[in-house]
Order: sequence, then C-alpha cells, then structure tokens
Amino acid sequence: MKVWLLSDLHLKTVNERNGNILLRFLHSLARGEREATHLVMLGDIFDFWVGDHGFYTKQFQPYIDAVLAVQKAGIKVIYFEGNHDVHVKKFWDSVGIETHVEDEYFQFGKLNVRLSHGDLINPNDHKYLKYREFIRRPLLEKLAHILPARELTMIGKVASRKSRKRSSHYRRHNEDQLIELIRTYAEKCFREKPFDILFTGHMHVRDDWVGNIDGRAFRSVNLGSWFDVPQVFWLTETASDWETVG
Ligand SMILES: [Mn+2]
Repeated sequence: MKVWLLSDLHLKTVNERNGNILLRFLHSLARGEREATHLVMLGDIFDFWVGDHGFYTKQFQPYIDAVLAVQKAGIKVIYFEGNHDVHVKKFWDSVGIETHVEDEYFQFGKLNVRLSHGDLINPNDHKYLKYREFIRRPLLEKLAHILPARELTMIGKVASRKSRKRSSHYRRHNEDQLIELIRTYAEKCFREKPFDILFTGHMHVRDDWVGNIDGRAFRSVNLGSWFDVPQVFWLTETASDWETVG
C-alpha cells in the first residue's frame, strides 16, 4: 500500500509551471516509476472549475487524461471537491473517478484515514460557511451545470482573486492561528469518529501534528499548497514523508 496525496495546486491553465510538474508526476505514477496503490486529490486542484461543462473539461483536458491514465494503470484515484473546483463530482463520476464533497473515512491497509478538503476548518468564517451552504444547494448545482461557463469563469476569477489576496496576506500574519484551527478541527473530527490520520488541505499551511485525546493518539496532516513549493505527501503502513516534485 502506498498512497500519494496532493491538494491546492490552483491550476489555471495547461501551460504553467505547476501544471507541467503535475503532469510529470501523474505520468510517473501511470508508468510505474513511482510505486502507488492510491492517488488522493484533496481539492482546489484547479483554480476555477464549476459544473459539468465542456468548457472546463476542454481547458483541462491534459490533466484529465493524465488522471485517467493513472486510474487505468490500476491505481485507485480519489478526488475531493474543493471550493475552487465545485460541482465537478458529476464529471469525475462520469469518467469513473470516485469523487467526494464531504469528509470521508478510508481504510488504507491497516490505517484508518479521514480525508477532508478542509474548508470547514474555520468555524469563525461565517461569511464563507454561508457561501458554502448557498453554493451546495441542489438548485445551485443544477444552475452550475446549466449557466454558460464563460460567465461562471468571470464571476469566479473576480471572487478567487479577492479571496486569495485576502487569504495570502492573512496567512502570512496568522500562521500560528491557522495551525491552531487545523489542529482543533482534527480534535473535533477525532471526537466525532476516531481515525489514525486526518488529511486536510485548503488552509495552505503545511502541518504534521500528533494529537492525543483520552490517551489515544492520532495524526493530523495539512498538505499546504503549491504556491510556495510543489510538494506531494506519500503514506505507507509504516512510513510517510513529503516529496518535492519538479
Ligand atoms: Mn479550498
């Protein structure tokens, strides 16, 4: 068992540095150059992709092909929607890629793992939580599949530029608080239902921490983002580490 995890690449086009790095990484999995049983894409892989539109699938075709090649090589691919790749489950399901929106538990070998994009980590971000509740309504999903992609993209570009501006500044000055939020969320999740490891993304702050509740240890890993260094995380039953990809 060897699971590879990555999140928060925020890819915009097929012709950018991190996009090429992702393609090389996916090809290495598909060709068996890296040992793998699972690939977890934990959300915000794409900077903007809403709904089941040919517009986006055409725009991101090389990535989609590379993901499908990984799956075809016998590696189980698990995709999580983020808040920048929203209502894409319909598309990924249609091409046979298991996709989730909410937190989910998986058994990887003897390890019980909870996977989460992580956009529910900050309980004080009422504005975002309201927005999330709104865009997750079934009617909004229907609209997302119907509305013209060009209009969706224009709206999304403005929204994501604004949110990134705010959040990169916020992150620089509040890293300790963000890490605190990630760990508090892990404790909350563990109390809900225990696990060995919780993986999250979304916060763009790499963190690997061991918590303890009532004498039971658990681990929380936030995958960070590719805005600083393109890093993936691998996990076997006995070891784990970050790997910088290039
Ligand atoms: Mn996110």
